[in-house]
Amino acid sequence: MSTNENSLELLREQLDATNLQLLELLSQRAELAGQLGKLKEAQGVPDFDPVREQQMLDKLIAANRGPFDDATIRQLFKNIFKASLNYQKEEHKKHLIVSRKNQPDSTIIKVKDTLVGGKASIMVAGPCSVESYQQTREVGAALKEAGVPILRGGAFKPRTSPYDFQGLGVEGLQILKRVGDEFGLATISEIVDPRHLEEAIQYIDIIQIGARNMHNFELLKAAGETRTPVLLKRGLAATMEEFLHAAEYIVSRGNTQVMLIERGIRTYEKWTRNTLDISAVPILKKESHLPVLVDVTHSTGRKDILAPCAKAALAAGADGIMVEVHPNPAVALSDAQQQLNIPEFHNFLSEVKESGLFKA
Ligand SMILES: [Mn+2]
Repeated sequence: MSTNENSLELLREQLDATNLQLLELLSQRAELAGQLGKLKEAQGVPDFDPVREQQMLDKLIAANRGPFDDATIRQLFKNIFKASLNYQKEEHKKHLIVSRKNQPDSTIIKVKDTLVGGKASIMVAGPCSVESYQQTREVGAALKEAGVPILRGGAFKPRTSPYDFQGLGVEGLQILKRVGDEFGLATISEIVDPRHLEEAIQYIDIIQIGARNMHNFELLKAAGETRTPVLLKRGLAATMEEFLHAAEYIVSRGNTQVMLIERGIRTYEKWTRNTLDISAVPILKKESHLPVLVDVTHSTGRKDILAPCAKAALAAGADGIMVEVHPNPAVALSDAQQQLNIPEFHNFLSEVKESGLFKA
């Protein structure tokens, strides 16, 4: 071997050793940043502190003796800071109770005799609003006949306009209970005010928190204090991270029985009422152990595409589907355009079931 080759080999070995030293130092740095992140989390201080980052960079530039120029050193260390920050964020995610990193096994919620989030797919159906006992009973009978175990119906309606029908309130919940008891169905209804929760859970089996209230933190906390299962709708402009944090508000108060439901997000598209974010389904299933449902009615707002969207949701891994059904949609007091009538509901259900995607 020539002298040249010998020195080349030696320098390579030194570089390898230096790489390992750098790696060791980077790992040490990440661990320190992780400890710092935990302290900051406990104090409720954000991870990223631009002033502190600037101070660290200034010190490094002042100490830079070359051969790298200041701009290169700045860029290299900015990348190191960013990697540490990402590591801190990952650690935070691990800490969320709703995170699958925290609980690898899927949460299964038992409502009456029905399991949500288990092996079988679940269907939730019912009118947009509870309008009368007769109307709700007709839907309840249809669900019973179709073997659909959960009846939904709005009693407190958060409507876009204050002049639209606002719902029957507690009377609507009582009607749901009566029909639920009559047909052995579990019931679900939206609650909009923390003051109504205590009374509401005497009548309903699942508390729904609607899209417009996903960021109503006092309501989330109050629902977290109950031990009644909660169906949490994704806000119409909520990121998945915000959605999971909203769920965390509930479970962190001790109520671990939370189901997530994608109901469409607001985009520029006008041919659907909202845009069904199908990618939310596998992502939420991956990030969280909570059951994930898809509301095909409010996400699309049109009856002609409910079945394909339900099939897409199930194919993407959804644990269940929610759909609105009304005995006479034309005269419905809310969402008249998009509710299925009872024969249409039976057709919808058979089409979904025939696809083989709805697991029995
Ligand atoms: Mn509706």
